[in-house]
Amino acid sequence: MWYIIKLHGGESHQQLPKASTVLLCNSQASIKMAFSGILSDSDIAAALQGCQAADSFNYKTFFTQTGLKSKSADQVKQVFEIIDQDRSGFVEEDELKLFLQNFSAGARALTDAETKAFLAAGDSDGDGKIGVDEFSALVKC
Ligand SMILES: [Ca+2]
Ligand SMILES: [Ca+2]
Repeated sequence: MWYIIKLHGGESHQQLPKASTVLLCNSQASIKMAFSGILSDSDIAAALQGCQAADSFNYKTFFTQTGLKSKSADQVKQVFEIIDQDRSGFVEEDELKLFLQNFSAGARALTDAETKAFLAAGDSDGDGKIGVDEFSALVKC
């Protein structure tokens, strides 16, 4: 595909190749593969299936079913960085509420009760947010 560009009042013409579509395809692939190489798609699907109903989310079950519990410290840290969407270094309550949507865009938000229970379980220093060390400890517990 070629674009024809008119220069200086249309007196001369120049043709340029359209290369930008290649870059767009690459960025979409990297979003979709956020957990690739860490967690398996079928484990994620099974874990999400198990907590579809409101107030049925259990972080211990979820971390076990996704396989996250048995991952290395570095891999758990990589997952934390994905969940910390604004890269503040902490998972705040609003990010925690949308926790499941990191695993599948169509997943539900956690209920207020689930979010508060999840936060209370992880937030051992009581600052109202979950740091990477708190997250790692929660995953392994
Ligand atoms: Ca954050
Ligand atoms: Ca904390």
